[in-house]
Amino acid sequence: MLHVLLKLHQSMDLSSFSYLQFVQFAVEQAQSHTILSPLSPQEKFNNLKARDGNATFHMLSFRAPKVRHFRSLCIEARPAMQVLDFAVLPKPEFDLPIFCANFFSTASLCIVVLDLNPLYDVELRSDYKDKYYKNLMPLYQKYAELLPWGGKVTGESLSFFSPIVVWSKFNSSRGMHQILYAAFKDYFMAWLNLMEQATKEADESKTVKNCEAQHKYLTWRAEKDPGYPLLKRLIGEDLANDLVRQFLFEGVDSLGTKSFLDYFPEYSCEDGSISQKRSVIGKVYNSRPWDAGGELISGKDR
Ligand code: BLA
Repeated sequence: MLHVLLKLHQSMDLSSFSYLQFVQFAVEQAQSHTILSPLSPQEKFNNLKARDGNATFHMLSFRAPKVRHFRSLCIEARPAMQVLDFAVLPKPEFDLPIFCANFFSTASLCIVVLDLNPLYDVELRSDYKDKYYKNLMPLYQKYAELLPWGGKVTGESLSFFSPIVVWSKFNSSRGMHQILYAAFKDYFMAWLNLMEQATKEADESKTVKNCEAQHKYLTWRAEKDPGYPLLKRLIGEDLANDLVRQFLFEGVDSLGTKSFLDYFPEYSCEDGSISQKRSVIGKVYNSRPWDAGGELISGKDR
């Protein structure tokens, strides 16, 4: 009985919790490790408001000596809904992973992706996997039970995830949000540490490859991000499209010239358009496909 009451109390007391606190932590830590220079978002994004007047948008955008775009979007309609889309995209001279925190929460449910997204497919590039993730596996183990695998995820999404990814779905509660905050802090500090150690590619051809890999990532997310339908509902199709291409995944129209179908021809429809399906491979992963050492357990589709 006490357990049930406690749970009830916890699930109701979320009003004081905000993802803005997460972003504040990341900005403060980044400022003490590097120099963040503010970038001003385009005017059309100033004072973005949801059509229904209920949700407020908070955007932040910086660059740093090793970072092309450090940006965050927080959407708050407390206590009904809170969203965080926070990413740090390195400059192409570095092959650093992309910091990715995507949290969607309502009063009852929370959907979480927290990762250091690899720039290169970790199964095709074991050198890249060893370079960045081998030493970080204890981090995933620390949260594996607290933030368990969130169930079905598509093969396509999985190819952008690393062996330390936190992919989780849970009932919103104060306790779970505290765990998520702890994980966010640990993952961000781990990323900052990698950033501090990163050295510029000596070979120009590697910079070109890093740039293409980041462009492919941005192209994927700008087209297939699961948050897009909700953004459209909140601010309308045109503004949502601009927000995605000119802010969240800025670089998609400038870092490379390849199109979505050049990178992902399997999404091509007979009339030449892009299939609206989220997945065409068809394979889903019901459980974590990597073991505690980061080795692949079940075959991953490309
Ligand atoms: C659901 N968000 C999801 C899912 C994933 C992600 C894997 C489960 C559904 C699926 O497999 O497609 C997140 N997917 C990612 C990320 C990558 C990826 C980060 O491939 C990176 C490569 N989520 C947001 C934002 C909103 C949001 C900004 O990040 C809203 C504005 C909402 N995500 C959202 C919602 C769902 C979701 C509503 C559940 C509904 C659905 O699955 O369509």
